[in-house]
Amino acid sequence: MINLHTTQLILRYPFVSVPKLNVACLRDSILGFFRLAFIPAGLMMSLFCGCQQSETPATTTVAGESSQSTENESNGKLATTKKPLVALVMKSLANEFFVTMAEGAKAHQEKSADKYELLVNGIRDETDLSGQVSLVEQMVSLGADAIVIAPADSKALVPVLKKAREQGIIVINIDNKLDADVLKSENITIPFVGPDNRAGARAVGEHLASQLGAGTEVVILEGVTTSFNGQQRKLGFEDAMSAAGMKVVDSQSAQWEMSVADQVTASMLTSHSNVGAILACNDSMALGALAATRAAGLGDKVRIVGFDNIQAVQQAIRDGQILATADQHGDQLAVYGIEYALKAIADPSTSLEDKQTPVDLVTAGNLK
Ligand code: ALL
Repeated sequence: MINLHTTQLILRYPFVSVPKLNVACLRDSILGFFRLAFIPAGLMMSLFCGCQQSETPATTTVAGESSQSTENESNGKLATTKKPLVALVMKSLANEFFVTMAEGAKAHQEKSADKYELLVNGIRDETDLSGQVSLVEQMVSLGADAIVIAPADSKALVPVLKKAREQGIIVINIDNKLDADVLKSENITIPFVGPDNRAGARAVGEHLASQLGAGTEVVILEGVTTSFNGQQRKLGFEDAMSAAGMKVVDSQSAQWEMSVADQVTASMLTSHSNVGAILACNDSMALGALAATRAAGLGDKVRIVGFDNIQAVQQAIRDGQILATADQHGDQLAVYGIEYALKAIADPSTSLEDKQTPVDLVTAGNLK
């Protein structure tokens, strides 16, 4: 498990500004720069996952980038073939969901170390949009062959991704779908790999409703409101609540963040004294809601559900403090995107359809 300290290092180094060089040279320089100047061996693995020493003779490895030098028979010169570089650009690495995603991606790369290099990036917090835009720009400058991205905002990332595409870089959208209208107006298509968030949230909401009396007052904690997956989860919760005859008395954004959810929940509980349940669009916010209900002495009275299946919530479900969550298999989400990217690198004429990934209800009854 990557601890928070390591996560911050992952965050910090990609922001180092680098001198302008030609792309191939830039990529070599930056990889060497990270290795030589800053990254202790153990941490380098967090940044560059392709840095195992290859068994192949005449293979040089430079901080996650290995190039195979082969004798060119016709002129005796050395020719270099490089493995494709895939950049995974995620959201907040302070969120366990993305740490799990990074670990799944790293494990995949380690098994396919002869096929590609992986660079793992994330942003400071859930709302650091400009940080994510500049990460994409840096991945382009580094000469990434493909960018696999979980966008922090469904609209704001489209222009920079379009620029990446114009440079011939393959872009795969995972987790949070880019806005279809903005893509259309920019005249690009980007394949999406991720779950049906509305269906996942509906399943969680239905399980919650089965434990509540008819007409119970409930509130929703929304994610960043410009995120398509957050919007879909809200709709899924509303579907389940209205079908079961519950009353949604409030719905506010807590920006995907635990501490914000704590504050927002505290204020909602003050305004709505009869709230019987809180539906949080992710697990970080479910934990914030749990802190607030406990602080208000309502720990036993208010039911809470979330979305993500992070470890802290699994424990809270076992302990009976949180009722349910949805597992969207974060460890595999980036892997699906990377596999799509490798397919497109191997054959750029491949047309990639959107791919729906699994999402499952998690309760005390089925928690392993
Ligand atoms: C979404 C993910 C997770 C996560 C959230 C916070 O895109 O699907 O639910 O908790 O981002 O960034």
